[in-house]
Amino acid sequence: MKIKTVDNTRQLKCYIKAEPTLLGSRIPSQYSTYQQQHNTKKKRRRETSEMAASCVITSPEEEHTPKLDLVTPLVFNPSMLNLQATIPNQFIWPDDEKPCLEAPELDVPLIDLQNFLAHSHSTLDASRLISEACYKHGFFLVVNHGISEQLISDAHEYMSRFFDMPLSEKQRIQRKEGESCGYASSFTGRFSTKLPWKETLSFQFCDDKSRPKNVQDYFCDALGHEFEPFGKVYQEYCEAMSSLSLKIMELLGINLGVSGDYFKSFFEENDSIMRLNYYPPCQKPDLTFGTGPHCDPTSLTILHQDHVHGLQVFVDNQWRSISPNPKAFVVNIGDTFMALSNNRYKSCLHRAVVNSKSERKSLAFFLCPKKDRVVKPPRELLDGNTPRRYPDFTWSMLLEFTQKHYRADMNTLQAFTDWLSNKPIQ
Ligand SMILES: O=C(O)CCC(=O)C(=O)O
Repeated sequence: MKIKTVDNTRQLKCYIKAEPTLLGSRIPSQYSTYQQQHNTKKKRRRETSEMAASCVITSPEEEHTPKLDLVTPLVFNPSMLNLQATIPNQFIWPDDEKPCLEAPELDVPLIDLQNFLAHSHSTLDASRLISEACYKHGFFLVVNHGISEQLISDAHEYMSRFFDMPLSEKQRIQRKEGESCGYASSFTGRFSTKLPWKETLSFQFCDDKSRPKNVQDYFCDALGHEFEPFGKVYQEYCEAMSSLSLKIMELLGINLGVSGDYFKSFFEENDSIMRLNYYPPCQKPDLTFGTGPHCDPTSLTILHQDHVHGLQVFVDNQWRSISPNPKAFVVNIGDTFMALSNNRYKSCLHRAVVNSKSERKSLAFFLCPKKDRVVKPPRELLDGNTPRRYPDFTWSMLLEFTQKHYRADMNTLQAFTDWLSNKPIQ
C-alpha cells in the first residue's frame, strides 16, 4: 500500500513486517499490573490472529529480531501526514496500549544542585528525596545544575535546524541497520508495527582523552565542514551532560552507601549516546505515540524537554505526566544502573505522547559505561538477603541485544538475562 505524497523529497519508505512481541516472564513488581493486563490482552489478540493467519508462524525471537521485508513498501512523509485526518496503520497502536493524552502530574522531586556543585564534599539535603524517588520509580528533576541557558537554547536551536533540512540532506547520516547512531525517521527501516511518530538523530559521545572532539568530528566527517557549528554545540552539550551525570553518580553512590567515587569512576571514559527527538504534530494523537512505552537500557538519562507536554511515566499502575520545566533536567535511572545497584534503584517504564497542534522536541543524553567495562554491583550491595539479580555483562553486549535482537520495552533486562543464559526470548 502506498500513500500518495506531493513532495517526493520528503518521502520515507517503511516496510511491513511481523509484529514484535512484548511478552515477558519475571518482571520488576511495579510493572506487573501493566504487564499482566498487557499480556492477557496480547494473548487473546495473538490467539485471534493465529486463527486468522495460521500460515505465518514466527518464533518469539524472530518476532523481536528486526528484519526487512522488501516486498511491501510504504511511504511515510511527516510533513504531509501531520496534516492528514488519518494516519497509516503502522503507526496505530493496539487498543489496549493506546495513549491517554491527559495524565495526572507525577509528584517528582525537584532537586537543587547548587550547594552540592559548589562544595562537592557536602552531601545534599535533598538526597533522601532522590533516594526515595530512585527506590520507587527512578525519576527526579534537577535545577541549578550549572549548565548554561545559552547552551541549552543553542542545542534546541540546532536541533530545529537539523530537522528542518530536506530529507535527502538528513539521510546523508541515515542510521544503518543494527547501529545506534545516525538519523532515523520513525525507525521505519527497523520495525513495521507500533511505529513511533518521530524523527531522531543519535550520535555517540566518548569521554576519551585521545579523541577529544569526537562529536564535532562526527558532524564534520558525515555532513561536511559547514556542519562544524552543529558539531561544536553538541560537543559542548555532551561534555556538559557527561560532567553533570558524573556528579549525579557521586550522589547516587553516596545514597546507596557505596563511596561517592565508586560509580563516578565507573563512568569515567563513558561511551554515551546523545539523541535529538523531534515529534511532528499528529492529527490522531490518541492512536499513536511519539515514543512507545520502554525502559531505557542505558545507565542514566538526562532529558531536556521543550515547552510542550508529552513525557509520561508509569507509576503505581497509572500513567503520570512530567510537565516541561525549561530550567530543569529530567533525570532517570536506566536498566544498566538498575543492574549495577542490584535492583535497588528502579528503571521505570515511560513514553512520550504527541498532539495535534504543536511539534515537540527533546534532548536526551544517555550515560553508558565504556563498552568493555563489566557491569556488576559493588560488594556493598550484596549480602545473604540480597543475592545477585543479574549476571555480569558489558554495555556492548546489552547494546547489541537491543539493536539486533530485541525492541526495548519494560522487560529488556530480564529478556537479556534469559538470552545470556541461552533461553529463548519470550
Ligand atoms: O521525548 C521524551 O519526552 C522522552 C524520550 C525518550 O524516552 C527517549 O528518547 O528514550
